Amino acid sequence: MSSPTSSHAYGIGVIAILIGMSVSVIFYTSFYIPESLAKPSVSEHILNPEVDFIIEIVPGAVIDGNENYVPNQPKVLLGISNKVIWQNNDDTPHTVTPDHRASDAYSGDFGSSGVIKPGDSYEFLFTEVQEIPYHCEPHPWMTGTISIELSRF
Ligand SMILES: [Cu+2]
Repeated sequence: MSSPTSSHAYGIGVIAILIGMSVSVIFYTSFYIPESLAKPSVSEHILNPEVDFIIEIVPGAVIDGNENYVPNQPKVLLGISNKVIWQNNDDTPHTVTPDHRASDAYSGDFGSSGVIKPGDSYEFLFTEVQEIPYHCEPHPWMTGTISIELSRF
């Protein structure tokens, strides 16, 4: 027996289920998917590469025409040398600032926040293939490029 009241209740039940499903879909696409994309799973050997790759900011780097970031245009390999450390051995503070905004899906935005004081260093773990031209903010004639590449084995 179906009274008007029970079919009304049935209608509300169907609407509630539809709303529930829509909310689930919206939640999945708006929160769950971006969250899983935001935290890429990075293999263990990329998180713990074999060696630290050192780029020296050499003494006298501040002077235009001198060498500054050495090596200046290195290629580093994922899983081998993708952890890069800029070591400031000059007696002037410098920065490592990307020419254009650059970020790594795992490590976030690239670039020293503020200056690297003499004797200090800036390190960054790269987990993706990319090429980043960069410079020193106070001394824009100081430039370098870092390339991150796949290792061949
Ligand atoms: Cu500088």
